[in-house]
Amino acid sequence: MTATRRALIAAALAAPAAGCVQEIGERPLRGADAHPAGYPTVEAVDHFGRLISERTDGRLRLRNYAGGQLGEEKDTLEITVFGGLDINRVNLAPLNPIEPLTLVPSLPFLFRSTDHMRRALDGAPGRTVLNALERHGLIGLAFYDSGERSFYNTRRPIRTPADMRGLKLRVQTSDLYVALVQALGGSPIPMSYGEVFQGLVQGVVDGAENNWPSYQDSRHFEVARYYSLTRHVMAPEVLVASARTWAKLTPPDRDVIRAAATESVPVMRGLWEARERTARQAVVEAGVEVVEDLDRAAFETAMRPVWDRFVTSDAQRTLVEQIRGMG
Ligand code: GTR
Repeated sequence: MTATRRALIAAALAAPAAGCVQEIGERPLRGADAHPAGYPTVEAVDHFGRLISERTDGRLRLRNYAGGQLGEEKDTLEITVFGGLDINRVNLAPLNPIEPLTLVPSLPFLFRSTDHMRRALDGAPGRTVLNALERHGLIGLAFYDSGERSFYNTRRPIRTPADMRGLKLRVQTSDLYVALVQALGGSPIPMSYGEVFQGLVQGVVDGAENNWPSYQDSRHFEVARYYSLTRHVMAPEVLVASARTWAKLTPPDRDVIRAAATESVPVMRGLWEARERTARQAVVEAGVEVVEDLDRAAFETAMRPVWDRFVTSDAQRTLVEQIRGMG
C-alpha cells in the first residue's frame, strides 16, 4: 500500500475528538476511479458530483481522484469501507470476493443483450445486489454500463476455446474470472488493471479481456493486436458510497446523493454508447485484427461449469432465475 493510501485510511480512522478530522461539508466528498478523466465512468461521476453540489448549494462537493491515483480497485474499496473514501466507482469483479450475490451479474453469458442487462440491473435484481453491499460497509448507489468483455492477446487470433490453450491471460482479482480462463484451458494471472500494459509489453501475460473502451483507452491494443469477440461477460460498473460516511449524512442529503446517482445513469449510458463506437473504430483504424467469426456457442459451453461452481446458495439461484425470467 502506498503512503497516500495509508494516509487516507489513517485519516478515516483518526478519532474525531482529536479535532483534526474535517467533517463532510467542511471538506469535499472524496471519490476514486481507476479510469482517467474523460472516460465515461469518470464523466458520469463528475456529473453526479455537480448535481449534488447544485442541490445542496455547494455544501456537498465531490473531489474525484481519477486515473487510479489512489490504487487498484481492491485497495480503494478497502479504503471506502474504512471511510477514507466516500464514493467509489468500481467494476463488479473486485466485489466478487466480498459479496457472493455480485457473482451473479458477473456470470458468463447470463445477459442476452444490453437491453436485458439494463432491465435486470435497473429492476429488482439490481436492487437486491446493491442492497447486499450494505452488510460489507458499502452503500450501493447505481450500476453503470461496462459493455461486453472479450479476449485479446499478443499471439494469435482466437476462434475456439482450443486456441486459448497455454495462453497466460490477465484477469481481475476475482476467482470467477480465474475459473473462467481455466475452463478455457488458459492460464489466468490476476493482476491490477494498471499493470497490464507493462505485463503485455514484457510478456508476463499474453493477453487479457475487456470491453472496447478499456482496450483502447489503456493502450493494450497497441501490444495485443488480436481482439476476439467472445463477448463472454457483461458485468457492470458499480457506484458505491462508504457506509461510514452515509451514517454521518442527514436523510435529505442521502436522498440528494441517491437521486443524483440514479440520474447519472442515463448520462453515463449515452457517453458509453458513443465511446464504444469511437473506441472500436480507433482500434480498427490502428490495424487491430478483430475476430468476429468465432464459435461463441463453444465458449458458452466451455464456461458452463463456472456457473455450477459459483452459484451455490438459494439467494443466488433466485437471482439467476429472476434475471433469466426477464430475458
Ligand atoms: C474495466 C473496468 C474497470 C476495471 C477494468 C479491469 O472495464 O471499467 O473498473 O475493472 O476493466 O479489467 O480491471
